[in-house]
Amino acid sequence: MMSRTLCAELPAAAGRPVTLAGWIHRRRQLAAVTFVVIRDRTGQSQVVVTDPAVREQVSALPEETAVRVTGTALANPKAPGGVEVVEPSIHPLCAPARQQPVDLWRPTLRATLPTVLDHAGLTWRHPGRQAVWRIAAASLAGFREHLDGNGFTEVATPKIVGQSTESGANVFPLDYFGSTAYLAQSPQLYKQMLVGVFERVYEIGPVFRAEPHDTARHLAQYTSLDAEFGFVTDHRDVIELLRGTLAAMVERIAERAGASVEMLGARLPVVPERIPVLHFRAALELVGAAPDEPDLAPEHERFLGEWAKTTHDSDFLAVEGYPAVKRPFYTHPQPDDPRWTNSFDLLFRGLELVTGGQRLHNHADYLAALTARGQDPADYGPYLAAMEYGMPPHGGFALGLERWVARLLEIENIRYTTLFPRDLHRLQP
Ligand code: AMO
Repeated sequence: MMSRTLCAELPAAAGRPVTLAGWIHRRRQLAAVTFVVIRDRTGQSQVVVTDPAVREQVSALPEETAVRVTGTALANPKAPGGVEVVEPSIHPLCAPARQQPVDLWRPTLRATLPTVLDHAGLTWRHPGRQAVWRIAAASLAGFREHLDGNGFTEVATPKIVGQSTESGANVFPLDYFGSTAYLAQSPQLYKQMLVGVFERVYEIGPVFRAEPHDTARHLAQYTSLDAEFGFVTDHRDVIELLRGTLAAMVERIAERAGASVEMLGARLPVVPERIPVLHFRAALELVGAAPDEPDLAPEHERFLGEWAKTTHDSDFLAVEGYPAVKRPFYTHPQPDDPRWTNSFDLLFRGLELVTGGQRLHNHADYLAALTARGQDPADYGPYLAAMEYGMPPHGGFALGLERWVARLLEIENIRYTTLFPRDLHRLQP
């Protein structure tokens, strides 16, 4: 069998016999000719059918039939990509068993969100949907490459755990051989323990949050891009690592998924040399909230996003110093005023994208912090034990992949940037 030519390789194959393999994306049957658009993982190619027998065959092969097409590549300035396949023979590999619920050949997928999600295995085939995930995948590659290049070790930590890590409320309990376990809300405790081993670690993995709210920015399972590293001075070192990581992610998107960016008309952000930083207190003042407000509301984040754009020409803004009452027990206080913390949120285009900060590293401070919160240190035994053996000052961050892609592409609902979203109402597909 002739080796396969990918659609993207067709222009270079002009004048030669070729075999394409892919899906019938679209058929257009005119009076004397049928155009068949073949789609593969690299793009689309036009196949021109004039032989009456093959035209009849094609008329019975619906869109999304998987096929192999053998013919001759011929330069034609009018064809998409400048080369088309002529005099084809078409070998169906697998015909659809039923009619598609959506037309994938339309430039824009015309379907409601539930339809898109219910038929995710099919709707992700749409070129515009594929482009979304190709950008997500390029982001992951950029994250990995940047951290690999800076002495980080990739780790994989348990997703079935014995205790909550972030807050008690939104954990999924499960039956673990007769006792209660939980789905991990984050790799937080493990990534810190592993700083004591490798100094610098990162993990890309699923995390689970039993979010009781049906919002456009919360999922019950999302992909967390976590980094943690030792020998930091404070959270500003973490913001600097995050800055470089984001820049590498954007660079990798431009490099690996440039065509997807173009197809979606996305505006890639410029990651500034220095991300503007605002103290939480100042942020409250700016948005006109009461000075004892413990958190920023979504409308505050939107306001601050616009403020960063107009005053710093930045799509990113780090808000540091979040009140201790709102941050988890492992958060390092602000040394000169322990009402505040050495933690931050990074807003991207007015949405919280990242949480990070410096952590406690002294064992005694952990005992005090847990006790002050009414939590039992015994619940964190092995984690606290790791803190007993010379843990360096350390910090890190976690970025939500789906939120990143949603804000990058200015897609309102995070469910559109998740391959198979899980939420309050959705467990399928
Ligand atoms: P946090 O809980 O703020 O921090 O989560 C970090 C980032 O994850 C994303 N995110 C979500 N995305 C989709 N659906 C959700 N339900 C959801 N919840 C959070 C957000 C958020 O900024 N351990 C800390 C991180 C650290 O300090 O290193 C943590 O998990 O983009």
